[in-house]
Amino acid sequence: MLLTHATLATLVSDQDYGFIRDGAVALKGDKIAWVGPMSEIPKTFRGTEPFDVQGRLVTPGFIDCHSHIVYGGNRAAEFEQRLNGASYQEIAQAGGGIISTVKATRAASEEDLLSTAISRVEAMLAQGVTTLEIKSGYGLDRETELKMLRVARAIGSKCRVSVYTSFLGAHAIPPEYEGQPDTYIDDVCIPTLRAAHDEGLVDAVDGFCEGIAFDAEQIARVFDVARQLNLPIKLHAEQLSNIGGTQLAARYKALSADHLEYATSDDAAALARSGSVAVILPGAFYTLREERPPPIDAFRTHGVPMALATDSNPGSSPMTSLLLAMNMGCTLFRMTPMEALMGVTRNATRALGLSDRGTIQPGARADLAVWQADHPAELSYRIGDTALHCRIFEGAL
Ligand code: DI6
Ligand code: FE
Repeated sequence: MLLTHATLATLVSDQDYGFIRDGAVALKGDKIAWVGPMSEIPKTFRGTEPFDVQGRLVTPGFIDCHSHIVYGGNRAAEFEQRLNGASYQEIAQAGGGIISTVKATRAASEEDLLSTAISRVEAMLAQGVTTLEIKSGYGLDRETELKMLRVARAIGSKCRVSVYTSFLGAHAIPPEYEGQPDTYIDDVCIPTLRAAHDEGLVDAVDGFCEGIAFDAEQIARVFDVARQLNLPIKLHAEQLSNIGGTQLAARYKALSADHLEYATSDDAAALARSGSVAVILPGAFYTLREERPPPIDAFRTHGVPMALATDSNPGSSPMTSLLLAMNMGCTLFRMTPMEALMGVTRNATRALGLSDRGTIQPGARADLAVWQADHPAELSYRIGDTALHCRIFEGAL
C-alpha cells in the first residue's frame, strides 16, 4: 500500500510532531517500508496503486496502554451513590467498588465477558486504537483471573488489534480474605500468577498500591515473583494517597507507574532514574472529581516520558475514548497537544516495553490512523469527537 498526499505526524522527533506536510508512506506486508515527502517517493514504490488520503492527518495507530476492559456488570448505581455524597473509598470499604465488579465477573461466563468486552473494544478501534493493554484483577481467584486473561487473549485473536495483558491479582482483597491481605497474596495471588504465566497468559505484572488495596511490601512480594519469571512490572501508584508506590516501582525498574496524582518531585526523579514511564489517567481523576493533579511539571523537569490512557474500567473511568483522555490531559492537567499525542503513541509503546510501533518510520509496524483533521492539535482540542477516517492495522484497511 502507498498512502499519498498525507499530512504526517511521524513523531520521530519530539519537536513539531515530526511533521511531513505533503507526505507519503509505503507499507510492505505488516511493516512500514518508506516514509517521506511526495516529491521523493522511490522508484520501487511508484508503480503501487496509491491510496490518496487527500491531505488528511495520518498518525501512528493509537496505543491504549492501561485498560481494565474485561469485566462483568457495571457500576452506574455507585455513580449515583457518589453523587449522593458517598466517596469512592467509602463505597469500597462497604464491599462495593472493585469487589462488586469482582462478584459480577466471577458470575459471568467466558462468552459473556468476551462479548461485552468486544463491544467496548470496537468503540476504541473506531477511534484509531491498534494496540491495547488489558488487565486482569476482577477475578481475585485462580479460576476467574485465568478466565479474564483468556478473554483478553481472545480479543487479540478475534478483533483487529494487538493485545498485551497485565496480571493484576493484587488489585483488591477479595471478601473471602477480608482482613488477611498477606494470606491472599501468598495463597492466591502468587500461585495464580505462576499458573497464568505457565499458560502464556501474562505479558506484565501490575498491582494496586493504595490504602484501600495493598501496601508496598505486599506488592513487592508479587514483584519478586514477576522478576523470577522474567516478567516486566507496572504499578498503580499514588492515585488517592502517597504510600510509596512510585519509589517501589522505580526500585523494580518498572515499565510504568500509573495515575500518580499524589506523586512528588522526588518520585518523579526516581522514575527518571529507573527509566519508567508516567502513565497519566485523567478519566479516573475526572470521574472521582479529584482535586490534586499529577505533577506534570516535575515529570517534564526530570525528563520522565508521559503516556496517556483511558484506564477503561467500570468504576473510576467508564470510558473508551482515548481522544477524550487526550482532551482531559490537556484541559485538566495542562499537557500540551504534542504531549497528549506522544502519550497515546510513542510513550505508550514504551509503557508496554515495546519498540516496534508508536512512530511512523521504516521498520515499524504498519499500524496507522487517518483522521478527518489537518493538524494534530485538533485531536486534543475537540471534546472526544474527532472523526477517524480509517484505521490501517498490520498493513491493511
Ligand atoms: N485504579 C483504577 O483506576 C482502577 N483500578 C485501580 O487500581 C479502578 C478499578 C475500579 O474501580 O473498578
Ligand atoms: Fe487502572
